[in-house]
Amino acid sequence: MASGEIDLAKFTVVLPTYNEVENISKIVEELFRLYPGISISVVDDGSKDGTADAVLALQKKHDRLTLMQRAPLEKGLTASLMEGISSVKTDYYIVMDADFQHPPASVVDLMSKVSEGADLVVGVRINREPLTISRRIASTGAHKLASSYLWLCRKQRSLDLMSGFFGGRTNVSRKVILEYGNKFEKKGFKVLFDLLKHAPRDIHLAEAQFVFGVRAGGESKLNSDIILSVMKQCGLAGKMLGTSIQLLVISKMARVIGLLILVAIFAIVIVMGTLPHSPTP
Ligand SMILES: Nc1nc2c(ncn2[C@@H]2O[C@H](COP(=O)(O)OP(=O)(O)OP(=O)(O)O)[C@@H](O)[C@H]2O)c(=O)[nH]1
Ligand SMILES: [Mg+2]
Repeated sequence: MASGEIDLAKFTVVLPTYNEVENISKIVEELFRLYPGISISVVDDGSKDGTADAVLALQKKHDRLTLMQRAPLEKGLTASLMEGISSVKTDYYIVMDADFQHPPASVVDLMSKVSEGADLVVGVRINREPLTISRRIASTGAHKLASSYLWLCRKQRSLDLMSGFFGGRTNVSRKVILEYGNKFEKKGFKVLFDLLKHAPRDIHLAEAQFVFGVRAGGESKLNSDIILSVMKQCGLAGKMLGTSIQLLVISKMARVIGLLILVAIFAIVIVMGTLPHSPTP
């Protein structure tokens, strides 16, 4: 389906942002140029680099551009997208990163699937080169974990459960968020996994392949905690395991405590080593 056959006015592109001043104006202009008639909703999490100001300036030119400025204490990608998708006013929505890793020219492929009747469409990456080796391994591991969990729950799966490029019928996703939003991992990065976990089994799921790009400007906000974050999304057992591992391995506090214990053991060993030996009888 070409973009000319799609009712663009029925779509809102949701762009989550945190410190994306280098990219936001370019991506907004590019999306409006490629898809005249769409709406764009930027969900900003208190960026400190002037992202929100850039959007406010763009609003003077584009009346279909909205900005949601979130409370700093509720920062989180999943929380932002839950809020962003829930407040979409059009029939359909597309979520994509603001850093050009999801090519604006590929948005039409997702729009086509939704226009053809899909409830949810996932953009599937056909290449992984832009990711570092460690991110690639973490992403594959997290995908396999999420896929196994969905299989156990007998829910529908996609080939790229870690994708941040997806879309669908607004009322279908909104209903899932309203009913099950309290169970979402709000500080997590993978809202698509949460949506699939709680969506009805018979949801019409579609996929569209795309070429994953390199970040155009600015810095990545994500880290390699992704597997632990996804683990915490896998039911109560996964949450407990993920949180325990995070406390033990990742938490700065646990590392500091671990280091102090090591220093104490080392000091005891040294002190014992310098103690005078009792004379042998
Ligand atoms: N609202 C909001 N947006 C966020 C948050 N963290 C990241 N983002 C945005 O979400 C999108 C994806 O984040 P990235 O940092 O690009 O994550 P990534 O694509 O996995 O990492 P890279 O491959 O290194 O770019 C970008 O548009 C970010 O600006 C957040 O906490 N809140
Ligand atoms: Mg990115």
